[in-house]
Amino acid sequence: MGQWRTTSNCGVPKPFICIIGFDQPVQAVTTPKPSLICDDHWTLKSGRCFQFNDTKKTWLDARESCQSQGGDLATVDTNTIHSFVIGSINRNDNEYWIGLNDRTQNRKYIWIQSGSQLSSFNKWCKNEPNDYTGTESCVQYFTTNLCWNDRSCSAQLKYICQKSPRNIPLRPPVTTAAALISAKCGPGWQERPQSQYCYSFQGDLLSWQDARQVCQKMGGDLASVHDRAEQVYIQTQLSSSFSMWMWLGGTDRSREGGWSWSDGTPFQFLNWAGGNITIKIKNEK
Ligand SMILES: [Ca+2]
Ligand SMILES: [Ca+2]
Repeated sequence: MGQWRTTSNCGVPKPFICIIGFDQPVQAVTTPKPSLICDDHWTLKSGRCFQFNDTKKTWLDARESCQSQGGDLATVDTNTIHSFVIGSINRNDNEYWIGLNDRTQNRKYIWIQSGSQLSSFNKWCKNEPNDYTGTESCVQYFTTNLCWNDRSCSAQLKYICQKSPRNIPLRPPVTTAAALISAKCGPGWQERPQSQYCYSFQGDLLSWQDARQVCQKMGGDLASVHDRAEQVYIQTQLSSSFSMWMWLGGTDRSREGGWSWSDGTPFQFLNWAGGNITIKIKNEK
């Protein structure tokens, strides 16, 4: 947070800084929900992490591979997840194992991760499952139709793993202990008389839009920075755990390259990384 940087991707979750002016109506500090996060090479969807594996394996070996990473073969039990799957797999070579099978009892299909029986939601291909030659007990996404087919479990296919996301625990506001309660702005805010503002440092990772909403719910807005002293003040409040990029209220959403602060204060002090104030930057919706 030494300098500012622009980004075209306002959806990337980052910690953020809220401010509120002195003597404004203050509402209780609301704590945002903990963020869900997936490990590298896993994708978050519907509160689950998915991984598409292109190494072909038998259903059991595929399952073992998922399990060795703390997951299991994927459960596809909603249209949202089905759409996500077919949007994620390669249409030219899209035979992927999922966690559905009738290995225990023929025609009784079970999702392996939960052990629950297949509900009325299904994506069977036409005339499937057909238990061809009486040896098909595992289920795959099938060729061009992107629907389900029962298949011999010993076939070697790509596979989709699933596991639970991690919760990023809420970090306490990073503040000096003495400043935790501000008489001017209430608990959770640090007051800075020089600028007549209070500041709140939020460790939760949110998109710019969501971060701004949290600040607004608290009665303020995303932080604006108006002079070198304020910039230095903010930097000194951030412990080393906030070494990553944080959201400020700067935006050029209303006019490309026309930077403004979301709280409406003048955009006068500049602190761009590289010191170049004429950088052409895209900051899209
Ligand atoms: Ca069968
Ligand atoms: Ca079949």
